[in-house]
Amino acid sequence: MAELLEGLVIAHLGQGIAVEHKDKIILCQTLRRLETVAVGDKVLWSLSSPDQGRIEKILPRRSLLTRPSRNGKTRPVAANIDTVFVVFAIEPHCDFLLLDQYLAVCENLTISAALVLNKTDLPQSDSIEKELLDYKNLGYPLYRVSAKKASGLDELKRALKGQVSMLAGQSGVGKSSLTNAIIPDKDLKTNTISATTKHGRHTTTAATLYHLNDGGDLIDSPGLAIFGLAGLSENGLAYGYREFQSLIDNCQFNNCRHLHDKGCAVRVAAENGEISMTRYQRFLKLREKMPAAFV
Ligand SMILES: Nc1nc2c(ncn2[C@@H]2O[C@H](COP(=O)(O)OP(=O)(O)OP(=O)(O)O)[C@@H](O)[C@H]2O)c(=O)[nH]1
Ligand SMILES: [Mg+2]
Ligand SMILES: [Zn+2]
Repeated sequence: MAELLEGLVIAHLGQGIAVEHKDKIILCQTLRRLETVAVGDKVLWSLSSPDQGRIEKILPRRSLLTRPSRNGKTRPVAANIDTVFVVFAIEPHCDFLLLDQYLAVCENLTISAALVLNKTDLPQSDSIEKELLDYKNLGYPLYRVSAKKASGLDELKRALKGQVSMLAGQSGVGKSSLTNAIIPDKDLKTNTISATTKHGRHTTTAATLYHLNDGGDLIDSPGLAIFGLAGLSENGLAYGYREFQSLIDNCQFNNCRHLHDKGCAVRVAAENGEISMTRYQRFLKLREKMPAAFV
């Protein structure tokens, strides 16, 4: 059997998987489990031809983000992530429902989460500031940046240092622009992936992992890879609202849905202003949107 080598999955391409091994990038195939390999995975692979490899084994993961796919199943988005940086911006618009969704998923997977408000060079809005106060009170770090003006980037870079991070967020908020601003030789690497795999274009539809100059990795993900509520149960969603956690045990019934249920401590706390009413209302909205299979 061919020698097994360790590698890091840096991109999922249509034709295979780009695996980095000692500064080289090899296009790899997998026999059966192509769709289960994720960016950020550490793998064992072997050479199957002079310039191509085959992934033999996925090494144990410390975390795995998934998104919904067909038939109520899930597909991996990225593996071994320490922190998700949820990027949002006044343009196209601030989608706090989506933001809560990302935060709830991270909370359940014990992946850290932070917020990145991009496009601060554009005129900002007071109503957004009001919402942001809620997240600050919950302990979520907030970075205010502009990829365009390269402002706030030093603080963000310090936060990214020494860990594996992913930029998530809806299409058009500036994840790739931020990645470009943070990683000066990003295009070089993208071109290397394309050259190595001989397939011309490296599409922006795939999540890609980049090494940071100061140590640590950054994954730029496409807005399309919204991981939804994949795999979250109704209880998981409630737990994902971290301000609910200490209240849930005080609900009168242990199967409380935190809706109109009698003696619901979460609803009472929202009504009394002890927790944010807008976050509570978004929880109700997400709960409604939940696929029946997960309820
Ligand atoms: N004014 C302003 N525009 C920005 C800033 N950052 C990015 N943009 C613009 O926003 C648009 C989208 O930027 P992208 O970096 O492609 O957004 P993305 O989040 O990677 O989008 P997807 O890859 O589709 O998920 C582009 O036209 C950028 O020029 C910023 O800080 N300020
Ligand atoms: Mg992008
Ligand atoms: Zn309740």
